[in-house]
Amino acid sequence: MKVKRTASHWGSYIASTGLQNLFLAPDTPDTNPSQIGKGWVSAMQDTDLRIKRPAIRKGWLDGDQGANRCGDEYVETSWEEASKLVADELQRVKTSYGNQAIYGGSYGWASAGRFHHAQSQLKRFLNCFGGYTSSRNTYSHAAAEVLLPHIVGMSNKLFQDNMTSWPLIAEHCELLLAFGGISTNTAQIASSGTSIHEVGYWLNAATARGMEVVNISPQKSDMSSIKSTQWLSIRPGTDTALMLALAYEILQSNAQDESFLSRYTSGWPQLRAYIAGEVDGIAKTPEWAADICAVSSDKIYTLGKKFIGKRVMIALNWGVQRADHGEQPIWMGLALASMLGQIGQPGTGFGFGYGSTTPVGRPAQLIPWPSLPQGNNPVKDFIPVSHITKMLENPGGHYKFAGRNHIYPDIRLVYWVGGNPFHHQQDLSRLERAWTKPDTVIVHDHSWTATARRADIIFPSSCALERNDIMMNRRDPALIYMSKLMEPCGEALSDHQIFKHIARHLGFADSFTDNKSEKDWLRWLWLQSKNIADSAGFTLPDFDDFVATGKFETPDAYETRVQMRDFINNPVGAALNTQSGKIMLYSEAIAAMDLSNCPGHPTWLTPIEWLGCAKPDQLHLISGQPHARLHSQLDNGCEAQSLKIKGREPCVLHPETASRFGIRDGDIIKIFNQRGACLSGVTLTDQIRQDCIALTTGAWFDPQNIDGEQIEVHGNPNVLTLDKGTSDLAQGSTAHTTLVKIQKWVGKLPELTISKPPKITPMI
Ligand SMILES: Nc1nc2c(c(=O)[nH]1)N[C@H]1C(S)=C(S)[C@@H](COP(=O)(O)OP(=O)(O)OC[C@H]3O[C@@H](n4cnc5c(=O)[nH]c(N)nc54)[C@H](O)[C@@H]3O)O[C@H]1N2
Ligand SMILES: Nc1nc2c(c(=O)[nH]1)N[C@H]1C(S)=C(S)[C@@H](COP(=O)(O)OP(=O)(O)OC[C@H]3O[C@@H](n4cnc5c(=O)[nH]c(N)nc54)[C@H](O)[C@@H]3O)O[C@H]1N2
Ligand SMILES: [Mo]
Repeated sequence: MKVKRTASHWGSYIASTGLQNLFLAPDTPDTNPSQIGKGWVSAMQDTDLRIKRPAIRKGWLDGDQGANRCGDEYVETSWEEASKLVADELQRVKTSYGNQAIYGGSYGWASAGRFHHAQSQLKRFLNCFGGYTSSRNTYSHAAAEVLLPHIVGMSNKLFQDNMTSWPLIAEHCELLLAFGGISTNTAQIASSGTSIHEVGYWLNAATARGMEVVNISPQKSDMSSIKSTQWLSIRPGTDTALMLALAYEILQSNAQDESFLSRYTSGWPQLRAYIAGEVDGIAKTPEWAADICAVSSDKIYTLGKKFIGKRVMIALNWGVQRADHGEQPIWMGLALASMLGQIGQPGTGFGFGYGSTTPVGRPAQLIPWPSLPQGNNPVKDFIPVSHITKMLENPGGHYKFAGRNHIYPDIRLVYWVGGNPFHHQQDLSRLERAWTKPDTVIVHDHSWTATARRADIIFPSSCALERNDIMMNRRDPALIYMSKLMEPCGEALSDHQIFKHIARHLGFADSFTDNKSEKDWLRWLWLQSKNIADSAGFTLPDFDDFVATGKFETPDAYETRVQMRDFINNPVGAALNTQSGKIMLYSEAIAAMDLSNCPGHPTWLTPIEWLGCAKPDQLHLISGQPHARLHSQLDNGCEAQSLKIKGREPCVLHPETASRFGIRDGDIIKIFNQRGACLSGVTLTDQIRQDCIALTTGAWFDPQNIDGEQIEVHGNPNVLTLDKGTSDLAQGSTAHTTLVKIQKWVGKLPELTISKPPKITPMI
């Protein structure tokens, strides 16, 4: 029998079909498959919540100009009518305002296949149409994306690609300092798909050999895959202060590697003066940091002593920088590793993102597999991705980004494909208000997500299980043919087919499709891959053979890397692409920007919201990644649903905190602040600080008016989070910088509306 496979951001699977049901078994050799995959099929077969036909928002048809865009009814229509409507509307906006009035930034993860990559399809389509306002960087690690080129002369992508490989850590590292932990929860994921999950294995191999691990985090559970971890419980948002105090201790013991610092870094004198207190009169002592971090100075002294004579890796997860002044802990972590002088050696130095996704530090050859050509965008306007609300609120408004002044364009039409801004954006009530501003919002999705319900024209896209595609991830040792395993739900079409319909009305279907069918495109991608494989020294099978087996494993894929090794071996010949050619502990370019929220060297800057200024009844909200979902994807699937408490997203509280507020395990609570309120079910654990609460992201947004109060009733933390950039340098999102209050919910539990589709008038 022919084996059929498929793949996703959370893993690769072998499909079998029983009498009625599709069953996905994790593909070998994935010995640690993801929990997320267990909810995939049920979510995609949730026919209540799948979108079956194109539909138009009633208020839009009535000409409400967006006023009732959030929570309206829909009227189903035919593909012909809906695609013509969209074509006409695109043309109207282009003719009246120009292409920059179309926002196609459309951030989101969608599905893992290379051809049906929603963002690439949208961008190719809009480029054929003359362009669009785009978005820059990510929610994941925007602070790093702007900072790293200044201080190590590499893009974040290159830095991630070159991260020192796990086997070298397992073999050589003696002390791993993990800021934010290294979590096998987040390591379930790889953008563009993965055939294996390996982070837990490598951590265990390293500790079995004797590597000591200190998890510096508000949650002990951030490092739960290894038993021997020491937990240094730190106040969120204060890592930079702790790092400065550790640097102070190294200086006091004169243990800094001066020859490394002078040979490989620039700006050490300025940073040293700041640490010693010569700049602001405050020496960054353990006593100074103790008050800020809520960690005793004794513990900081003990931690500082551990460094001496050891081979150390200083690692940060991505979450640590998704916070106000998120640039600083990255920069100071790099500075600390520079003081220890072990950058460029196997298994030590500075790491960023281990565990945040599974392939960071993977010992595999990198192969630049092809992607769908997107064409060129003649429109130069863009926004830093998390500025969507600010852009809609403030057309013509000024802001700073990456050292330049920018102006928000005036957006008349928003086109979103493969993302869920009403999951990912901070301060969702504020986004709801701004969302009413554009003339028209067009969305493709397979399910009635919160964003789908806030579209004027919604197109049903097929999902990955309903299409043929190829998973090719440059950091994965396998290529997977993703076979179509189900018939599309209702009249759903692939994003490519949807765009083809619209392009036909606009007269550029041939250039959009390049006169290729979907099958032709898959063959074309395979042909490009064959050439790439040839240059890498191996041969790919013919396309039909690949389709038949469903999998190709790259031969001799094993390869290890050491971050910045070439530069360390040859600091002149392989100088870094920075101003000084070295690691920059002080950046003249950043200093010249004169930003109070990102000075010229790593600096402790008080966050806008933090426990240091909290009232006694306030807690710090950590809204990290969910265990049983990818963001909001599969929230309606059986696995994510099985974790809900009375249908609400669970939050995590310390038992002492719960008893202080008269709350018990399993209770429903209201979490609230000045921006909003949501309901959540309580789980108790001593693995979290007493002054924190954790509520993962991604419960489908369900705001309701309950007795005159606007409350999100499902447990979406983004009604509470703050919409503010990390700084005027990177403008990254600051989801982890949020204070909240809690109280037991004693009222009647409101029914969820998000678990049912919106009101739809069927097509007659
Ligand atoms: N509070 C808080 N907020 C956060 C974060 C946090 O840590 N805390 N993390 C942030 C981060 S790092 C990220 S990356 C973002 C993620 O934010 P998103 O990437 O926007 O989240 P997803 O839920 O993955 O959204 C993908 C959408 O694509 C749809 N989709 C899937 N396949 C297809 C397809 O083939 N075609 C089409 N048209 N649609 C498809 C899914 O149904 C879903 O609605 O969230 C950010 N938001
Ligand atoms: N299961 C699952 N895995 C995922 C995803 C998913 O949706 N589900 N999404 C993927 C994506 S798009 C991304 S970008 C990555 C994100 O990966 P990360 O950014 O690493 O994940 P987070 O969950 O945001 O943060 C991890 C932990 O950091 C800790 N933390 C928060 N603030 C601070 C702080 O100020 N200091 C310290 N020391 N620790 C802090 C929290 O306790 C939190 O649990 O995850 C990926 N992996
Ligand atoms: Mo992300």
